[in-house]
Amino acid sequence: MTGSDVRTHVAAELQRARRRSLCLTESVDDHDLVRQHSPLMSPLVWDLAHVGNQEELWLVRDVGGGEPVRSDIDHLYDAFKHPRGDRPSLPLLGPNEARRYVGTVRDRVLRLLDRVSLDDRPLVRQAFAFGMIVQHEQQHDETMLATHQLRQGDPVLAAAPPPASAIPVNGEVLIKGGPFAMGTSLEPWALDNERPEHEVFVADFFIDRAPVTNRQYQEFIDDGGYDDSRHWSADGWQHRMTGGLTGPMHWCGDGTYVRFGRREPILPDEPVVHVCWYEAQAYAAWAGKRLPTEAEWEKAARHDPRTGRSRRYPWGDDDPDSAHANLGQRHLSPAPVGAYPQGASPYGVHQLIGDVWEWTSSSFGGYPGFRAFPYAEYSEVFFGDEYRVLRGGSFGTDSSACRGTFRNWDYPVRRQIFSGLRCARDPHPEEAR
Ligand code: AVJ
Ligand code: FE
Repeated sequence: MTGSDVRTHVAAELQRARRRSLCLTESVDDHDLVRQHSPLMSPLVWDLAHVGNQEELWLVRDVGGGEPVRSDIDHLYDAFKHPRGDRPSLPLLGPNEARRYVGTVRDRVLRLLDRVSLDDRPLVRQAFAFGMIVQHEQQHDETMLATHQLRQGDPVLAAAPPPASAIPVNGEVLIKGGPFAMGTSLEPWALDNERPEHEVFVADFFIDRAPVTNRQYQEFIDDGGYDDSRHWSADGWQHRMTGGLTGPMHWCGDGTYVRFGRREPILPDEPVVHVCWYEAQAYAAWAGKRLPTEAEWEKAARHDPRTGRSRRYPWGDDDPDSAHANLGQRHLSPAPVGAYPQGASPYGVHQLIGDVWEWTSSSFGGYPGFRAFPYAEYSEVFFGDEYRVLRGGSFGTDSSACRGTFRNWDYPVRRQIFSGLRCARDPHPEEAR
């Protein structure tokens, strides 16, 4: 893209993110904006002002070298200073103050975008820092959507239902062993944890062509899966007992679930959503399978065995559109399996992108050659054993914050996010060659 195309693209993406943030915060009254809907989540008004504060820090001050808009509030919106549960008791900006603040910051950023030199410095090359801010806002929009799902009261969000299933998708495919290119060094807005591209050898494995559905997950429940410790890890079983888990979050136990304030019959062909890593692992064990490693997931999603190269997305290098994947909160649920035949990978694996985040067996860590950029606080401080990686994005993930290389992470107990799973397995001896 030329300099002016990049600027036009950035401005449009910033505006798209802001429209979504405002929609998520204008659909509820002030009381609902400032209250805490779950100790796991911030008040919505915190997310809104935090998005503006991050934009002020990274763009107005760091990239633009400008004077602070409001340096007095930095500490309130520093995610490392106050855990989510404590945020409602902080002297936060009120709803109108927060809206005014994010608007003021945005005006400064748009003026900066017009005049800043997008030269070869890493922070501004291909407008990286602006892209990071677009993704940051969209990530918080997905978090705000998860807060909406936890909110009590009448529904306030609406969207068209997702497309119906177009073709049957079932069974699994064999992914032949061999090297593939994991991660990226080219994708301009890829975050530090997706870099650099590096070769990984992945042995033969099978992966399911579709995410695990509600029907399949119900069979696990009906078979006593939640009462049989043999399927669970030791930590997982302990969590299942202390947490009193009996099924996915938001399931009512009578064949219905609650979706953004509406009680609806569970649709059997939809990917299961709102399961934690421990539940995902137990389901896979019950099915005689396992979770894929991150490398297996990415090979199934990106590797083209005919050309030997890795694609940006399962369907190719084109940006996602509504025929490829269920992204961007266009719908308020995952789509049934088979709804996106045009989104399949070269191996014939479907719905890897969109619908539900897919838990992998992998902990979060840096790739060989990892360099924290621009801040260790974005991902490096989360590296280690406590977090598991999720891949592929959900119906609530914007396309700007989702790629074949994109890595999300969370604690193995978390399930208020839009998390599901897909199973993999090793070949049986008679299937090996
Ligand atoms: C990548 C989704 C785990 O929300 O904690 C937002 C993204 N980082 N603000 C998160 C993020 C800083 C992050 N996740
Ligand atoms: Fe943030």
